[in-house]
Amino acid sequence: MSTVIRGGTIVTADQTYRADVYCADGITKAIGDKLDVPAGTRTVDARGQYVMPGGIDPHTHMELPFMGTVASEDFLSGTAAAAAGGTTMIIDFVIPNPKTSLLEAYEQWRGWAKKACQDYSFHVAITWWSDQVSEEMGVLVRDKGVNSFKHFMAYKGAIMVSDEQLIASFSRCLELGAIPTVHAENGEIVWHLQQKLLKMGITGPEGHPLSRPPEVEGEAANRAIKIAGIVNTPIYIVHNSCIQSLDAITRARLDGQRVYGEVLAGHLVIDDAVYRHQDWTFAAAHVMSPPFRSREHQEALWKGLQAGTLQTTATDHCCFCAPQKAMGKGDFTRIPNGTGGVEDRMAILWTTGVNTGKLTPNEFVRITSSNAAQIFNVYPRKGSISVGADADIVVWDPKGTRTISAKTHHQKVDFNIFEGLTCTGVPSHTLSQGQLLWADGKLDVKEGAGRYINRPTFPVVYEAMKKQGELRTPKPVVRHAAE
Ligand code: URQ
Ligand code: ZN
Ligand code: ZN
Repeated sequence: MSTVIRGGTIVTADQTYRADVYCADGITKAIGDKLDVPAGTRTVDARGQYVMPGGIDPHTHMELPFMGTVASEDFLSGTAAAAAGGTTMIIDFVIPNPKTSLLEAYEQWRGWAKKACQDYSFHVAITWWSDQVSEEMGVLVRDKGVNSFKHFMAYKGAIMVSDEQLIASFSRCLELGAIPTVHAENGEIVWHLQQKLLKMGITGPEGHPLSRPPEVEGEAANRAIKIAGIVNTPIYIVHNSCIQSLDAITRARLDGQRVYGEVLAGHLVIDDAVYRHQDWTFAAAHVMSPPFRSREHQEALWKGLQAGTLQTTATDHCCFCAPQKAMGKGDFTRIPNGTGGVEDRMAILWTTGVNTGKLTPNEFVRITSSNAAQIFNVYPRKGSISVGADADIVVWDPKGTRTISAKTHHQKVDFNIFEGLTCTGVPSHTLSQGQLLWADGKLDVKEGAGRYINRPTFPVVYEAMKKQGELRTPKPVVRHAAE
């Protein structure tokens, strides 16, 4: 079935212009004024609306086994909810248990993701180190389309890696031309504070943010950035939540280092008062890491987005229902960490970013789609409206409204961190591979229609960095006679 989107204003990362878009065979075939299209082509009326690249969420965890349970959102329901919110691609995570094969874990996640209704890709986490891990990273890059490897500096005793392992893995990333990404929190300090708080009798969700203050995140972000600088590889810091990690990125970027920063929609609009709510379930529903912070951090994160210090937005969509969160009753360190948002990110950012004048529509496209596509090397196939690109398109109604609620959202979770927020600016139509998945307030998805998207490595960037690395490599010391 071919589709023509008529009467809209195309908004890309760098252009805004009036034109129709014709899609067929899963790709954008033509862009122009009053396009002639074959008989039988479906028409989407986009008058008064924007036609933008579908959102890319570079950070989700569908059906993640974590902290003794499994995230409630699966790859079909999660990608359907994403489409309802205007997102047309997710990058999820393969997270092998330590001492297990990365390749086996990769195949396991590929199996789970087969049910997805829109395109997806995977970062692969390095949760231990050995020659086998190094070897398997090579296979993942060469044969499986992986160009990014995740490192958790938190979650001691589970998936946390040491500095030694960071250095080994970052060095391997440089060899392979893959980008390392990090969850930056100092897991040793978190552990120390968790034990201290429990001993003080602080066992409720209010203990969670107290055990991971912003300094803990800033220290780890700075450490990861310094290691990447010495190894001379780019680095991508996920879910920056605070001034301290933002400062670390700002300093490094001003120093010419290739550092990318991500921020979650939740961290931009929700503050730490949620943990002091009298209702245990409400507070526990917000337990995620890094935690929601006090107000001054949100303001700083917005400035980071506006300044270009932070390039992407995501959701870290990792959902646990109330009975799962209740596993941490009496001990907040056992509350499964994670919150949702894959359906809400785009409308939240339009409402709080574009409608307030913080972001232009073009900047909105950059931070919700094009930058992630470029950083993870799938641009312009993804993240653009261009002939030959995948027809992943959202028709955006800037006047449409939606009040977010767990009662009406399409996410498979019984809580919504944005509950009650009314957004102005919503997707009226979402197309994935040219198929309408969302139209007139209804989903029409096909299980298994989603494809795994290969992401090639970054030869150009790495050639330049290797040269820079050679320049930085310490030269042999020439000894001289005493003066
Ligand atoms: O740390 C992550 O990104 C995963 C385990 C989701 N949970 C979370 O609290 N952010
Ligand atoms: Zn994380
Ligand atoms: Zn995550």
